[in-house]
Amino acid sequence: MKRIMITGALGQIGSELVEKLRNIYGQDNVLATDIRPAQDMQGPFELLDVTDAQRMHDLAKDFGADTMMHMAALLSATAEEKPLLAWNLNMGGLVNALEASRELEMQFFTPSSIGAFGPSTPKKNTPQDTLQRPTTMYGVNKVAGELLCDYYFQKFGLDTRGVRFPGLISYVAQPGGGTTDYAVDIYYKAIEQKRYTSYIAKGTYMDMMYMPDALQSIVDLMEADPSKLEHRNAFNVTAMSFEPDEIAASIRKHIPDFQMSYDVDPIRQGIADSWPDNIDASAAEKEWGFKAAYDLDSMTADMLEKLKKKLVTV
Ligand code: AKB
Repeated sequence: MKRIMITGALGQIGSELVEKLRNIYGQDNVLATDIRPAQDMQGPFELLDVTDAQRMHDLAKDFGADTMMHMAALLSATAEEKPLLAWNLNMGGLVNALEASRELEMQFFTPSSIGAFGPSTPKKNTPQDTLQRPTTMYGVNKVAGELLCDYYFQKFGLDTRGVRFPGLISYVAQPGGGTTDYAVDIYYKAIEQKRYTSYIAKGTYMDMMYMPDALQSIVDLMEADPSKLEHRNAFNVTAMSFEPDEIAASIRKHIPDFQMSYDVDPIRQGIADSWPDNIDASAAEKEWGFKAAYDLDSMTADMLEKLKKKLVTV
């Protein structure tokens, strides 16, 4: 049975990943850690600032972890506002997590992102192996992170694995400080106000994925036969690509009078414009059987149903 330590456990991915892994591997085999205190978490939880290398090592050692899932990071828009903080947190946290994993011989996962691509990357059907010259601090962190994880595998034989996530959409925890967050906010506003003002311009395509598919992809990649993995640390994964008018049209199938308007934020639009329209996930499909279950319409139906229940009960 795995013994897993997760950083950033109260974040958008972490909060659902903890629950999923506890369902699979047992509540007491998953140690959740975060810089913020947990309000009502069942199961092991510890406070951790990921820039504190010694505490990260000690927590993993005391827990007897054999797997590290390093999720703590600033997202793209916040990283653009606070580039030095992003460098220190995203790169400092990653190297601490890799070092703890090397010293304690843990299997290792961390997510990269479509943010690892830049304006000179082919925009359509973006290949697995291609030009990566991002123009954002977040992108610089993600490319450096992918390379660092490759380095730890090649140099130390550490079992590092990772995916390039697109925008992730979920009704559980809201993201914060991302460029793709509009595709989560829009569902909340559709239910609460039947209208949404998008900070991303009409016609801007970005890859997206529903959270259940993202969580399953992490589990599948970590369970995959290592001899089949050629691209360990940065598999392109995606479920759909859409632009704001298309998600609005999908919502209108359930809320016919939903209205969409635009007030474009130049910072987040600039980031979105530097990212691919849609990426090619065929390496992940071939090497470890990646497959997403949800498309835009099935995700919209599920999001609206679950969010309506959630918003009534809060
Ligand atoms: C962001 O928008 O920053 C993230 C991402 C695509 O990595 N959701």
